[in-house]
Amino acid sequence: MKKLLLVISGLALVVSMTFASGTQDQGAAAGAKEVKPIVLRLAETHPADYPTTKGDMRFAELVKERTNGRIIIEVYPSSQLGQEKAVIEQVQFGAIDFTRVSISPLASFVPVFNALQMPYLYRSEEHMWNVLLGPIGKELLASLEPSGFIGIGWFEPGARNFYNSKRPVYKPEDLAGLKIRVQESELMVGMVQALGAAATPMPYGEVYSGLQTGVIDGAENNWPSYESTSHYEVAKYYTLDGHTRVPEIIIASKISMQKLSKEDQEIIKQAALDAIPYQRQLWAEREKASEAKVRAGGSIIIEVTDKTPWQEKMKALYAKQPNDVQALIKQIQDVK
Ligand code: BDP
Repeated sequence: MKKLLLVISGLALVVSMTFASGTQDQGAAAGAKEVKPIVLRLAETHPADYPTTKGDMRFAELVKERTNGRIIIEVYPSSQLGQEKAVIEQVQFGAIDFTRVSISPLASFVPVFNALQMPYLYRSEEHMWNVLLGPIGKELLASLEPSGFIGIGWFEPGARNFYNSKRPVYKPEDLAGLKIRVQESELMVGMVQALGAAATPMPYGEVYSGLQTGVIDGAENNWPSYESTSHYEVAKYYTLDGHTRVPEIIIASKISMQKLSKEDQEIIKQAALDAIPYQRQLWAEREKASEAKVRAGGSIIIEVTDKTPWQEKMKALYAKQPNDVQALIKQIQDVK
């Protein structure tokens, strides 16, 4: 009996010690999480007050809120972490955790993305969003994984237009001989060449000085970028040809995401989706404000009433695309 009592009290001691140490561990772990959140970095090329950057920040806020501060995404605006192509490479090998980029430079890593940025592809902004938020957009996000990226979500890119410092451009022939900066994308080089101009691929951050020094005569971008970079001050002829809508994407590094639990990965993906309406709203407002500022700044705005001659010049570019891109283009065109 005495022996049994001893055994029981011994067991009780072991049990209570185990519990005590269990509680202590949990306490320590919870405490440690509070002081040491997981901090991840997101690279953004635009300045902090730009609608897209504000969209990134909303995404980061939602992640923080929904993980009770366990995951903090720090947004680095104004290309602090580098220009887009270099940043994408760093995301691929896990040195940067997230980035929001234009799919133009991303397509050199995952060529099928070219289908999303073909000139005169979308009938409207709505058509593009139906593609991005529908099955095609979802599949494309998922298709990034073998290349080392996790596709997280899309942002509004606006329509891109040509601008230059030399002369008003009414029709493709007026571009002849102009040196036009394009994003670091083979497709965009092909597009500008098909229009009869000379294409110069160059990082975004170098375009202003390129225009100023005459290394290039022009470039192409949406209203907010044309305005926020002050390009309108050095290249005042802006032609509303609306040749492309190049979706903006948030991607994560597969290496960084794999360190997180499945639940946290889902929170992150959902947060990006939930930030889209906010970014789109800010975008619509900024488009108007930028247009007003550029017009007031003295830019010459050229309306293009008939886009047919522009579209005609793109036929060869469509025909040149590999089969998988052509098949995807067809699917995109069929989306209502
Ligand atoms: C802007 C995109 C940005 C690109 C830039 C460019 O938002 O991601 O880097 O165009 O032309 O519209 O490089």
